[in-house]
Amino acid sequence: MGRKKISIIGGGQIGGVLAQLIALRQLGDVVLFDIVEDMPQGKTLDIVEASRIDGFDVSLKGTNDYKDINGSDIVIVTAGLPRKPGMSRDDLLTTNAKIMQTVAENVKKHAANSIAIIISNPLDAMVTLFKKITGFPAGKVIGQAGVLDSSRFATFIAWELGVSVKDVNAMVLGGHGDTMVPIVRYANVNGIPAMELLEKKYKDKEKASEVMNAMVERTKMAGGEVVKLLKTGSAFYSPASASIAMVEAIVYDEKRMLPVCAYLNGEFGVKGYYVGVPAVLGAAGVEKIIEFDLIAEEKALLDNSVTAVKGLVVDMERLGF
Ligand code: TXD
Repeated sequence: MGRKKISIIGGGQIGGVLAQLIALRQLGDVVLFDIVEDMPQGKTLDIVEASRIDGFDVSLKGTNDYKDINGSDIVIVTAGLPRKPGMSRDDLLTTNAKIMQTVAENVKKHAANSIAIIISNPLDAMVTLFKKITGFPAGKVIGQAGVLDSSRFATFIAWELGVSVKDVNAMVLGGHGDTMVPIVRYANVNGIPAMELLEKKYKDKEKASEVMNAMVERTKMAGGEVVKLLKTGSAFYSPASASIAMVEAIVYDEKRMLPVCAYLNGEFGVKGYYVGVPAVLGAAGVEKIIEFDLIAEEKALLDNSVTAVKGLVVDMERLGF
């Protein structure tokens, strides 16, 4: 068995970091595709010239030719415009759907047996479109949102409680938009509920809820917070890292339970839509959706998020995609 072939479509900010992370972790050989001439070639050359220093030995190829993704095991799609300050992810719909259409057609043609991880925004719509055009099995088209949103939530909890982020578990479900649903009830530090620790810290239940709500709100707006600071684009280090966790789970058949944007067939009361839920990720892609009981409040929030995702998909279909 040779090394995995991992192709990245879109060699911009996220694509570049992804290529470097795959190389550093030796997850496979990398093909970095972009429509901008010479840029992906320049980035891969730059990355590979650090291989002696970083001690990795995989092949990295930059290209403007889809033929180079032939036979990929994994394809990661980052192609599409990022947000500018003041824009919502949904404002990117028309432009990025056009791009996704071409990308999906070419992945279908050149890498028909790959597992695809979609990163481009608006995420839930782009995953749906990619699945529709390629006709790939549902478990082999996965969107990245939850791993990043959950990591953001965990970061804020760690800061607030003064503990290492390594010991914080937190999960965000639903769509990758302002309606995403951080699951407060199960946020914990090594198993101890974060809410309990907050109540101990503030000795006041109301204050503890206020602080938690602020972290939930910050999580939902975390992408926008970075966009506002960067001014010229959106987050790229953390989205790349989040996708790497998914790639690793697939390459090493880890069966990790990660919150990912997965196709639902009745789970959580949703049928025929891509929504962020916990799923087991292994060599076959999404191998299982993990259902658990939501309390009424969480169910209402998830339903609200699903409604937003459906709205986005309907808008996309109205635009002719
Ligand atoms: O967690 C998440 N899912 C995300 C998603 C978190 C942050 C940002 N996320 C979205 O990823 C963002 O809103 C964008 O839609 C994508 C890519 O973000 P990035 O920051 O990498 O954008 P860049 O730097 O503009 O890179 C996009 C590249 C750029 O090099 C273009 O030339 C290329 O996409 N591009 C194309 N590649 C291939 N094919 C076509 N048609 C094409 N059009 C543009």
